[in-house]
Order: sequence, then C-alpha cells, then structure tokens
Amino acid sequence: MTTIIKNGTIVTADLTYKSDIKIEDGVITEIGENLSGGTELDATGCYVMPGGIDPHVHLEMPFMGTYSSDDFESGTRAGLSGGTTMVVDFCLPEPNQSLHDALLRWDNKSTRANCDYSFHMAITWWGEQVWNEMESVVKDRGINTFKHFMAYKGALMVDDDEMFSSFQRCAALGALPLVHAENGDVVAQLQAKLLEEGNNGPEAHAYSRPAEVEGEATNRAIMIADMAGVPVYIVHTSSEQAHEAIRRARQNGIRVYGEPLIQHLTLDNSEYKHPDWDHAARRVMSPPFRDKKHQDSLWAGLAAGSLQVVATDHCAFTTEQKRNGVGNFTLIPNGTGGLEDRMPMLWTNGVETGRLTMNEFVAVTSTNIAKILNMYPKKGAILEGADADIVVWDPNKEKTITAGTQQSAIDYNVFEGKHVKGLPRYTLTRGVVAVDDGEVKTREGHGKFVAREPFQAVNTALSQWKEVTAPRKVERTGIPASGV
Ligand code: DUC
Ligand code: ZN
Ligand code: ZN
Ligand code: ZN
Repeated sequence: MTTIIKNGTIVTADLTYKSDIKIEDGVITEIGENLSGGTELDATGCYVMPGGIDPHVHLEMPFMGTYSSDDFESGTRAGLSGGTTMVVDFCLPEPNQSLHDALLRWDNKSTRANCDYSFHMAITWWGEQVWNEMESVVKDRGINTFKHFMAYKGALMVDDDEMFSSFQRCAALGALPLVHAENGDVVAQLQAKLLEEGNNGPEAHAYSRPAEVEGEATNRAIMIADMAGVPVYIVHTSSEQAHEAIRRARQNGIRVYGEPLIQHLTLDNSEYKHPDWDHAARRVMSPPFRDKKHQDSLWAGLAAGSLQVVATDHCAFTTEQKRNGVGNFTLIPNGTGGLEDRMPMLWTNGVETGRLTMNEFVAVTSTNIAKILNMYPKKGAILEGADADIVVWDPNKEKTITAGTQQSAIDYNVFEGKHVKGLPRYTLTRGVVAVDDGEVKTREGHGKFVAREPFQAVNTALSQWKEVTAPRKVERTGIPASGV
C-alpha cells in the first residue's frame, strides 16, 4: 500500500522544509519533491511532523482500589485524535509477583491498542527474583526502562536501599531508571496531620505534597543514580525545586532527564480551591498542580533544554471513581487525563505564544523521548526507513476542548473550555490513516509492541563513592540520548 503526503512543510526537531513523503507498507520510503502514486493526502498549509510519543500513560491500571478508566483502546484512540502515535505504559507487578507474569497481563490488555506502544517495568518490590528477572526483561522482552516510586508509602514505594540496588542493576544491564520523585515518608506524615486537623477536601491533597517534597526526592534520586553510575529520568517534573536539581546535575555532567506534563504547564493549583468538590477532585494527581512560578520554570526549562520531554501521566478516573475520596482526600484516585490534548495544548500555549519554536515542539513531544528510550529513528523521525507515524498538523484548525466530544472514556476533561488552535488534519499510525480530515477512525488492534535495545552500560560511577586508584575511565559511547 502506497500513500503520498503532498504539498506540506516537513517540521522535524532540526529542520523545516517543503517536501512530499512517500509511505510504503507503513514505512517512509522516499522524501522528495513532486512525488505521486497511491493514495494522496493533501497537506497544503500544514506542517508534517513525527507523530507525538507519550512516554507516560497508565491505561487500565489497577490503582488505589480501582482501575484507570481509559484502556488501550480508548486511550490510544484519544492519543491519535490529538496527533499522538505512540504511548509507553507502566507494567506494575503486584508484591512478590514475577515481572514476567505481570507482563502477561499487560500483553493481554494491550492487544486492543490503536497505535504502537511499549512498556516500562516498575520495580514495585525488591528481592533476588526481581534482580534476576530484570535481565530477561531487558534482553528477551526489549524493555530497557525501570520505574521507581519514591512515594505511595506502603504500596508502590521503594526505599533508598532498594533503589540504589536496582539502579546498580540497571547500570549493569544498560537500562535507564525512571523515578517518581516525591518523599513518600514526608507525604504520609503530612496527610495524617492534615486529616487530623480536619482538612479532608481535595485542596489538602496539594498541601500534603509541597514542592519541597519533590525537590528533595529529585535531588536524592539523582545523587543515588550518580553513585550507581547510571543516567536517570525524572517523570512528571512539576516544580522549580525539582527542575533546579536536574539543571544543577546536568551542569555537572550527570545525565538526567526531566519530563514536565502538559497539565503542570497549563493548569495551576487554584483549581483545588474550586467550591465544587467534583471539580477539585477531578484534578487531584501527584504531583499536584502548582503556582505560576513553577509553571514559568518548566516553560523556561523546555526552551533552555534543561527539561526534555512533555508527557501526560494519563491516568483517567471518572467522577464516580473520584468520589471514593469524599471525606478523605487520600482516597481520591490520583490521576488526570491529557493524552488527547497534549499536542494541541502545547502547540497553542507554546508555539502560538512564541515560547517554543516548531522544531522545539517536535523535540519535546517526540524526538527527544525516542532517543532517550532508544527507539530513534524508527520512532520520532521523518527519515527514509522510519515508521510512518506522522501527524499532518493544521495550524489554523481550532476547537474548544470539551468532554462532550472527546475520545477518552471519562465524563469530564480537565481542560474543559480551553480554546486550542493547531490540530491534526491527518494522523497516520505506521502508514494507516487514523485521523482523516479531522475525523477519528478506530484501528483497534493495529498497534504493535515496540521492543527497545539496552544501552551500552555505563559502568563507572561519575561520583567518587569508591576509592579511585587509577584515572577513572568514563564510558561515554552509547549512552542514551546524546544531544538531548
Ligand atoms: N500520579 C498520578 O497522579 N497518577 C498515577 C500515578 C502517579 O504517580
Ligand atoms: Zn508518578
Ligand atoms: Zn505516572
Ligand atoms: Zn480562535
């Protein structure tokens, strides 16, 4: 099957130029002028960009006594409708569960995906079995990223001992550790104190997770990763304190990546003071929304390159599910949606306002993460030989976001009423048209798992925690994401 994208302007992380694209059997086979033959898609007046990659989603995830309500079908459909052509979900083993058994469940759920996907493996418990299985997860399953929760005490949280061990294992295997950086012990104490004082509403959720909680944990994760001799990726970076820790480490030659969410960039903590309980509870996520000072820091980080990726942490719960926390904010399922709106919201608030260039937009929505996760240029690129995951972006197409017309399965949208300018005319997932002249088509089961090779391991810690007798040899080849 041949498709030609005609008359558009290609925008990549590096270049902007006019050219047509030929796609054969899901792969870009030619980029050049005046191409013809096959099905033609008219991109006149549009930017032709690598499809978005959302590296942080939780689809049909068992969490806080329930399951997140978008599954691999509705979640990926929502993504495609907004120009996102790949998602990476987190496989969460239960305590003492084999990592491979947990993966079987994720394999099952993901068969319905409308676009390609991959998994991160979460380290939810620790022991010799996990240490052993990590090797086959990397080598046999093509999963080169391991997530660590420093929060959710008594549930998902790992302590420093476990984290340091796991990071060293990652270093040896050529895997990249990911961290949810919030000090779970401090959060637990603050939650108990707030409840004791009678603060049980959604606004107390934000009080229980101040920016310091995130700054401390981010700094600790970075230092521990440095001692383990492994790069580290901080998910949902939401505060200046966390950003500062990342910036400082990068200046010191430590490879750290930071991932702000579109929610934290565009929504603030005044939402938690809304008089309507449902309104506030629907916005409860961790870390919580912050004030303008933090938002400005995140935008600055994207422009300056000290933060590299914009994600969503898409974890959608219905109003009914949120109401589990009436009378006790700690029981409100944590999570918000964003998969469908990430690209239009970032374009509108970033490119349209001049805060980001179009090339930076492509870098932070697609190319950077493809490099960091070691799947570039199969993903995140418009190059001959790359997968034809492409969005034909109409910068003049507008809409007002509303739950009534969204693809997501839940009954509200945290961006309700926001006006966006810049939307897909076409979205292609490996050459298959999923958004056709603005209209979403279901491609259930089309999505394939994307395996990712390990990185060449970085075996020398950059820090001095052990005696150095000879000049230290620092391996720098093959480390993820050179140039990111
Ligand atoms: N934060 C959320 O808000 N939801 C899912 C998990 C997380 O860390
Ligand atoms: Zn998290
Ligand atoms: Zn998450
Ligand atoms: Zn308008």
